[in-house]
Amino acid sequence: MAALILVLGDQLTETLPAIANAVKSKDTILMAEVREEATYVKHHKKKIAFLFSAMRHFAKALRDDNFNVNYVHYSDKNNQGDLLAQVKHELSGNDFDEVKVTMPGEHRLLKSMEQWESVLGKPVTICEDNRFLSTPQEFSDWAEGKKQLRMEFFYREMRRKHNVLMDGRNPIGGKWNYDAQNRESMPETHKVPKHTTFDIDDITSNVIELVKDEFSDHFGDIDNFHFAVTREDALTVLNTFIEERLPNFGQYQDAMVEGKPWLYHSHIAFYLNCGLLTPKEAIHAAEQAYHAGQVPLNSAEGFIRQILGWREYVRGFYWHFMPNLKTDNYFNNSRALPSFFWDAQTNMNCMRQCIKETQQNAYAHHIQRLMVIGNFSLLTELSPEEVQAWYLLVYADAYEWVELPNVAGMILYSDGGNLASKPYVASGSYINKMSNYCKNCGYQVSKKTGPKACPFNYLYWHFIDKHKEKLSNNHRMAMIYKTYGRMKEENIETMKQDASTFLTKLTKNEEV
Ligand code: FAD
Ligand code: DLZ
Ligand code: SF4
Repeated sequence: MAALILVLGDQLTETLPAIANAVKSKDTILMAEVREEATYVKHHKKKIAFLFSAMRHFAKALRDDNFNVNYVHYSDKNNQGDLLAQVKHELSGNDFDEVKVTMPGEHRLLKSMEQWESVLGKPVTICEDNRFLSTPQEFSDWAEGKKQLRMEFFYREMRRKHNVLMDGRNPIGGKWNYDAQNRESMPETHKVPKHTTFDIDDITSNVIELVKDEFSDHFGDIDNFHFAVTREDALTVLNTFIEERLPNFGQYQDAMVEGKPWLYHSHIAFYLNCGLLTPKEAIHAAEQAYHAGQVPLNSAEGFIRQILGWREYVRGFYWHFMPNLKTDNYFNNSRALPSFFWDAQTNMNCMRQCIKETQQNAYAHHIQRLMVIGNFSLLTELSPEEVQAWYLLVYADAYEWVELPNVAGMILYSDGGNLASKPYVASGSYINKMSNYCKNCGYQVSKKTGPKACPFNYLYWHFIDKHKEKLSNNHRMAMIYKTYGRMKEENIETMKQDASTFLTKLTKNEEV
């Protein structure tokens, strides 16, 4: 029995069962750069360059390890343009008895692969993706019968199951969560260690030329490409983070600083999500550093919670709630994305900086994605479908299984509260507290109404007012509705007027 084993661009892990169990003398691994995957949303140029280069390096590493690899380059004459057609093509001229794939990260591909057997006329096995610390089934079993799903409780189960930062049945240090220590803004003079960068080699240089030729109409800059594209270099990123930045990760996790996109974050989601790193090794490295006395508990726990908690949680959540998660629209929002989402041309400095950095780096850190761009998207009633597509294409770490729960569940509340216990909305004062953006802004964060007022201020109260029926019974919103209840009617009316003027400008795509 000879198998054709398809390995996708985000499955670059030698220990995946489909690869690890391959019979090197008989089986062939197929990898293909296909138009369909690169353009079903118009991914950021750096994302395509990153993934194609990582795929090419991975294929080389497999060949060096004596695997039989059939790698289809984007410009190859026999490139069929999509994954199914490519598999069909390879089967037609060769003597394969079966096809193997690994469970893909997107619902659309899984549904398609489930039909492949009948289309191809050969057995198709969908192998397990063993890179996660929980399975979709485990999440669904945990969710079964629960009125409310909360990441925090799922995370505690994961800590216990994998014995991470545990002292018997209890969390080390006596608390599960040290978030209260993790909300500091950064002093202007603070010097952040430089993030890890790599020079480009011939493979990456060829891919960059390809992206310039074939994807020139896609979002984002291709200059200054410095991502890791091999497992070895991705490990360097992880190890350097653990040594140089993890000690301060917790403290400055939520801080935003103009001109400093990378801060104390790990920048490993790119590598975790395409398989060059595994979540287990990242968690283990952080835990070891804590036990060695190199990092404080609030940082180690904060980092581990993101991976063992949030990352596992959103994946389980995605498979549990698909396909509805993609179409839910709790607030019935439908406004088109303003053009400044593509060119960063806006007078709101926070949005300008976050979108500009996204354009330059295919990266923005969590609070920029959540409390600036995400907050704005919900407050201005943008179409969930358009916001989802935007987040999926602009970030080099974005795949639907992780992007969609964060967008639909966390920022847009379009699932009506399955993921988040309340909408993540905030006025300008939150952004001012956590960043220095407001100092260079065309608007004034201290002003609540009028042409110079920070739009986040009146949009926030407009949102609270508009959705009082849906939200005022939520006990986590009680304080906000209490404040709202004490506000003067005329103040609310003025803010609603200003919000309406602003939203009309957005609809007309006028400068804001
Ligand atoms: P760090 O801040 O160093 O965090 C460490 C790791 O924790 C990350 O690498 C990531 O693997 C994990 N993590 C942290 N938060 C989350 C989360 N909410 N969900 C899942 N994993 C998390 N993350 C993606 O990997 N891909 C996405 O497409 C993506 N889209 C997002 C969209 C929105 C609207 C929001 C609010 C968050 C999104 N995130 C996404 C989560 C988070 O913002 C990124 O994982 C993080 O910014 C990546 O940078 P980092 O590796 O430096 O992370
Ligand atoms: C994101 C992406 C891109 C840009 N290109 C390819 C590709 O050419 N070939 C491939 O196998 N995978 C690619 N990917 C990753 C897939 O889109 C990803 O496997 C699915 O979205 C499932 O997560
Ligand atoms: Fe953003 Fe408002 Fe601050 Fe300007 S004043 S940077 S719009 S929060």
